[in-house]
Amino acid sequence: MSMSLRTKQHPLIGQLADRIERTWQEYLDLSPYQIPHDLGYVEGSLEGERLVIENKCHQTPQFRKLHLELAQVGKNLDILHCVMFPHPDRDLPIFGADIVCGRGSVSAAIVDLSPVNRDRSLPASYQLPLFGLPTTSFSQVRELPEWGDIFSDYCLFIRPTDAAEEATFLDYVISMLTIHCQIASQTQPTTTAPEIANFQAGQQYYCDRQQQNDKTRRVLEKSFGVEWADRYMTTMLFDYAAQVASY
Ligand code: 18B
Repeated sequence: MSMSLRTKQHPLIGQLADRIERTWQEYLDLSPYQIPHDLGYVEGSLEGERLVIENKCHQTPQFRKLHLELAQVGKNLDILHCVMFPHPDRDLPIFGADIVCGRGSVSAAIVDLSPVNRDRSLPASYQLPLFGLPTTSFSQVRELPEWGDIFSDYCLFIRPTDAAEEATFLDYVISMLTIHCQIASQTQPTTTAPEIANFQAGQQYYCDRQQQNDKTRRVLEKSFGVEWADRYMTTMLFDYAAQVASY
């Protein structure tokens, strides 16, 4: 399960990618997910620097798509992106993480379990384990953007300032991911149509909001153009299941 970019990126990215994959393997029953044929490995350089993207996806009985993406822009910008989309017939939040490193230091590190049901609350089964997460303290906590109303109270959005803070962030991500995988693997599907529609609408809202992240969009546009960037954001990064009947 090795990806070639990760050895060339900021060490926090390689470490997190390895630990995410190990956690998935430990707790979930992974099977292959078909990535659109031209989007597994992508390289572009229109006007800006060369952008290289590596995607890896899986599916499981609980998750429509587990997506881990590594990207490198020129020599100076490294990105890790991870999203776990549940099947819309499960009452499960969306796990998402993003790390952006510029010129050797991490500028943004974010992780969350974002609720998708109508009242935007995490399922009861998550409350106690998440409440038990060790409290963290970071010297630079960043403010969420306007579109960030999708994130929960457990969202961490920071700029780590030293190796100790990077390690604390990494541990928090893996603790949150482990809780999620453990609960998800014990969750049964819902069969009532209104509930499925509710979860589906929540996932769609999440994707609509994430697609408003202009910082992501601009990086993609500079190397691949406006149309390609839009297609990539809506089909690879933040697509939602249009239909439930296909699995
Ligand atoms: N994202 N990020 O994934 N983004 O994908 N990301 C940035 O220091 C990319 C997610 C999130 O302050 C920045 O400001 C590219 C997920 C938030 O306005 C850059 C890809 C989450 C911000 C990129 C990618 C998420 C942010 C600016 C595809 C959360 C702050 C870095 C590989 C679960 C937005 C900086 C703001 C920032 C780029 C969050 C360059 C290209 C899953 C909240």
